[in-house]
Amino acid sequence: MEIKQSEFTISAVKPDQYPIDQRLEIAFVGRSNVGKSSLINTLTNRRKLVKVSGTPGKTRLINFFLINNEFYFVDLPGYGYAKVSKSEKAGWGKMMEQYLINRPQLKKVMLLVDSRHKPTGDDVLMYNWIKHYGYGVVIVATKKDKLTKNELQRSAKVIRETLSLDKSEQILFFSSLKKEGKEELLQEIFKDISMEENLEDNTEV
Ligand SMILES: Nc1nc2c(ncn2[C@@H]2O[C@H](COP(=O)(O)OP(=O)(O)OP(=O)(O)O)[C@@H](O)[C@H]2O)c(=O)[nH]1
Ligand SMILES: [Mg+2]
Repeated sequence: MEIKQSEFTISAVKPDQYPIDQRLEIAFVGRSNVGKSSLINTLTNRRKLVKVSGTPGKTRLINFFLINNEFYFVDLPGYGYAKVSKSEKAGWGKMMEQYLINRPQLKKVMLLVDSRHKPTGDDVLMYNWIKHYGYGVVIVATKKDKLTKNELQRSAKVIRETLSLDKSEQILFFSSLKKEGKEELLQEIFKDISMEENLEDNTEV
């Protein structure tokens, strides 16, 4: 799958703001600062499609990007950022829940974890949440450029153990900085997804 076209569609807080055209969706989720927005820019070969920042908590809304005019990448707001108020945390939870609970066009969730660190309690919760709602999940370990070969092996083991992955579940290491892991990730994203399912109702607007 080659990404030829990508454009920002909408930032949403609540369901009535989501796109209504029934195109399939692939969502990206993970801790704040893990590299979700950078990864979307890398996959789409765009430097500034999505805003990236060294300050955690950059993405606060659900952002939809139309890809090849065929499906959406959905950049979800990060969790685990210490400097947010209780009410913001509650708002985040509600926003995520509303999206994840009932989104039939959501086909896969990419769960990003930082390859340098053991997945956090929030990562484990998110992983279980995604599985609970019955979505396919792909584990992406980000910032691989920061690790040596040995450290990568160790990291894979720690991630596997912490999330209790079964043997069939892969971990894809990725670097936006070096643009590594891109082809493998695109392949994994589109494996078992048929775009034919798409566009059934999309004449109705
Ligand atoms: N070394 C390295 N740094 C990266 C990589 N990907 C992202 N970063 C850096 O990590 C920081 C956060 O990146 P973002 O892409 O904004 O992270 P995010 O997950 O979208 O963060 P929120 O929007 O806060 O949830 C930025 O300073 C990026 O430059 C990578 O592959 N390698
Ligand atoms: Mg972001």
